[in-house]
Amino acid sequence: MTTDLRHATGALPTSRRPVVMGVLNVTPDSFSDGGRALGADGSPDRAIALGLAMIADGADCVDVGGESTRPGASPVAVDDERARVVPVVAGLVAHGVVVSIDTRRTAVARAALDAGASLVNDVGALAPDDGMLAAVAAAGAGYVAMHLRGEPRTMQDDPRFDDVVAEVEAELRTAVDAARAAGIASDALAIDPGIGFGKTLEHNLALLRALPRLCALGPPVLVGTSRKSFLGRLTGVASPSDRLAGSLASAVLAARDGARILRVHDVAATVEALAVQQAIDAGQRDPESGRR
Ligand code: PMM
Repeated sequence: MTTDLRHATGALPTSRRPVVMGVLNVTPDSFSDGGRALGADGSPDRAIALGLAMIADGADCVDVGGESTRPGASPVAVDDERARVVPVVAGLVAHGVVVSIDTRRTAVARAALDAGASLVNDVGALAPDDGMLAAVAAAGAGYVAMHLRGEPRTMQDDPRFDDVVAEVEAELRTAVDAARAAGIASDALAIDPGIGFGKTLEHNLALLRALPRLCALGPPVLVGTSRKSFLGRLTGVASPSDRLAGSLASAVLAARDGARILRVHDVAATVEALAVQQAIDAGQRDPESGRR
């Protein structure tokens, strides 16, 4: 599956836009879309249909998650998380979709990789679960190392950094070194500053401003700003699903600053916004009119 990961994490022709990763939370309680994908009878059909719709809208891959990582969320039992995600992963893979599994648990990652997932998106990469890196390496899968100190339940209690950019950069470098040492190929790795994960508004803004520096670390950078509460703080929009304008603004700026993967809920709108950004940045002419 390494080939798929290369496609998904940035060994793309440089003219192409960043990879768009659609968010598919199979959870009752995610902050941004909780409950939307859960079938009433536990059936995966609804989630699979939503994932396929994201691909039809232009997503390059779908990130399936079975545990809410919103601040204050209680951990879900491993068996429940696995039962939520595996049928969805298998169903999407059967349709040829490149699937990422968003989990901190080795058992869940392993089951999803067995079901055909191509990469593991680990929000716990600073302190990976036992056996996680070895499982990813053994599967020849990709690995997204996201920055999060501590755990989701308590991460927003009192986040402190002396120099958030330098500290996140150093901690991501350590996570990447550990992943490589465990046998994960360099071109199968991506990094993510973890916007909204144990960070204040100012921390998030500083990290977004520092994307070019984080990109200089080497691995492709994934950015997930979609619908997050810092956008609500900046715009006054309370409901996550109404934060499209802020989500698009931050996605476009992240793309311009070098992000190679964007994790988003609103795939069609993001793809449209990126088409405009890409055309402007490439200095392309409109194919119809020939005008800039
Ligand atoms: N954000 C969420 C969940 N998983 N994974 C990565 N790599 N980066 C993120 O920013 C990220 C993530 C939380 O958002 P959601 O509840 O809408 O999925």
